[in-house]
Amino acid sequence: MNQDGEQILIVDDDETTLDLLQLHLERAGYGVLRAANAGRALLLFAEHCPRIIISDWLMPGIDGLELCSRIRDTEYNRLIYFVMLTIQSEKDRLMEAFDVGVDDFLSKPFHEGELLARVRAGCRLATVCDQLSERNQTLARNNAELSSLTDRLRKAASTDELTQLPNRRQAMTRLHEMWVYARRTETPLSCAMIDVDHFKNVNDQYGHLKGDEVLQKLSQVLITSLRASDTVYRIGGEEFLLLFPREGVEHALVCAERCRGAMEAAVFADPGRTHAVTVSVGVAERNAEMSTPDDLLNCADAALYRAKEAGRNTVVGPDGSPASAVA
Ligand code: GH3
Ligand code: MG
Ligand code: MG
Repeated sequence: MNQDGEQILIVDDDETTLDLLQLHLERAGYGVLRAANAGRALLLFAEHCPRIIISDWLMPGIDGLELCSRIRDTEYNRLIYFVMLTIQSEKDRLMEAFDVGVDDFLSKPFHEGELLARVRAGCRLATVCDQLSERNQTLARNNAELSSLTDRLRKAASTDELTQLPNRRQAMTRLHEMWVYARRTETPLSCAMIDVDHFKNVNDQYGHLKGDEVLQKLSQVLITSLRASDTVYRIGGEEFLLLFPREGVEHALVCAERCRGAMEAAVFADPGRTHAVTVSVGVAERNAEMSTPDDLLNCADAALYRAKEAGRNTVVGPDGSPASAVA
């Protein structure tokens, strides 16, 4: 075989032509797959996938043109260089042969030098095509990696690392979208601002790591206390925001109270003792006097402030009065 290990499929119903082709090709160092008809050639092609095929045109059964078109139907992502052996009378049908995918022609009787020159040209082209296809595959792989990295970065940019909840940036984006939707469709929009009570004490008493655990637990409690259409975000150290699209203050108050109660009931165990952590919640609903999403947040913030003033562990609505009893 030649230095590239190139195998050449030769197809002819004439034994003498096959012998001659084989002799010249093997002498030049190529490997030879030999077929006395197109059916056998298709089998050898499927088994060995040669890149160069030299075929007679006129053969009993499947002729060279049909063989070429069947091979063109099976090949994928790989160039096959198809050389057709022709006699003078076939010359005026060359266009037809090009149309089915023949790459080159060799007149019978052929000259050894011309045969090898055609084969070398085919090998060169096939090698360049293989390199291009390899490069394309590498590019496709790199693109896939890049897009998965972009996805991960995008997710990281909108996710809070400690709790895996969407972060403040995401909250503001979603709130803005919901605000625009509510204004356009004249549907309600409400929110709840949650702040952990005396969280500094939790850190001081139990350590920062325990404090982190409390924030993670609180996130889980909030997720399980909400409906699928309500969303929760960590917008600050121990501050969370709930958004209730298409819902008014009544729904928001019920949800906020459910979250507050669930948090109060959650028990945090330390060696030898247990402790509870509570939250205060301020609830607000979009109204005609508000002109931006910030107005809604400020209203919820003011209600939260009152909840703290009212003794904490409580929910306060936009009218400023506690909606749940102080523990
Ligand atoms: P209040 O009831 O008035 O809200 O009191 P507070 O102690 O919760 O409020 P303050 O704002 O004084 O303290 C908040 C604390 O939250 C201080 C800060 O160290 C802590 N904190 C903020 N982010 C994190 C965090 O990611 N992990 C932990 N463990 N603590 C945090
Ligand atoms: Mg706070
Ligand atoms: Mg706090």
